[in-house]
Amino acid sequence: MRGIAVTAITAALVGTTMSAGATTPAYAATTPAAQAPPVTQRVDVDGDLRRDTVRVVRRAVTDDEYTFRITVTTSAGRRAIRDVLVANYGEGTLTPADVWGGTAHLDGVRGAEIQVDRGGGVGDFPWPHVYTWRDNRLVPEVAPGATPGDPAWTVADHFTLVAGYTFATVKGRRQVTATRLQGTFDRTRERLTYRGTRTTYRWHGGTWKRVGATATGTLSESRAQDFAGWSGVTWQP
Ligand SMILES: [Ca+2]
Repeated sequence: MRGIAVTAITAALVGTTMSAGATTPAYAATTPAAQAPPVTQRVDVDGDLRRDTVRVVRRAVTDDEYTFRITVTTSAGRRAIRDVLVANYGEGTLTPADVWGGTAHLDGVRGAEIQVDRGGGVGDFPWPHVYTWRDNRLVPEVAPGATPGDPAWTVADHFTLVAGYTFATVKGRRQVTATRLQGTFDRTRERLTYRGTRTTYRWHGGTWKRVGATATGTLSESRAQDFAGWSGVTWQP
C-alpha cells in the first residue's frame, strides 16, 4: 500500500517539475559532492562513550536509484560503511540532507542508532530505516514486529494510517510500544476516527521481544495523532 501511494505522489511531482522546463539531468556527469553536500555528525555510535564521526554522502545517481553511503569512523580509527539505496522518482536531485533522519538511542545497546529515510521525503509516507553498530559493522536495526526481509520502521500521520513508536526505559530495560491505527470515516462520512493496536516490545537478547498488545478502541482524530511518529527519543539532526 505504501509503495503504491509513493508512486502515485511522485508521478504527480514529476509531471509538475518536468513542465517547469528543466533540461535533462546529467546524472553521471555531475559531481555529487558539489551538488549534494554531505551530512556529518559527531556522536558515539560504537558504544565506547567517545564520539565518533557519522558521514552521509551521495555516492551515485542513476535513472533508477540513488546510492547514499553512511560512513562511521570511530574515535579509535575503525571504519564501517553502509550503502543505502533510495528510488529515484524525480530528477535526481535528492541530497544527503533529504534522506538524513538523524541519530538517537533506541535500543538497549550503548551507542546511537542512525536513521535514513529511504523514501527520500517524497510521497505521503516516510520509509525510515535504522542502522546500528554491531561487531564493527553497520547493520539494519529491524523494527519491532518487522521481519529481517523488511526491516523498515513504520511512522505515519495520514488519514488512512497513523503509526509511531513510544520508547521508555522500564526497570533498566529498554521498551518500545508500536502503535498502528487505521483511519475510517464515520457514518456521516465527515468525521475521521481511528482504531488499531498498541504492541509493546522489550529489548532482550539483542532484539525486540513482543511482550503484549492491546486494542485501542475508537479514537478521535486528535487523540490518534498523539501516537504518530517518535516519542521518548529525540533524533539529533
Ligand atoms: Ca565511540
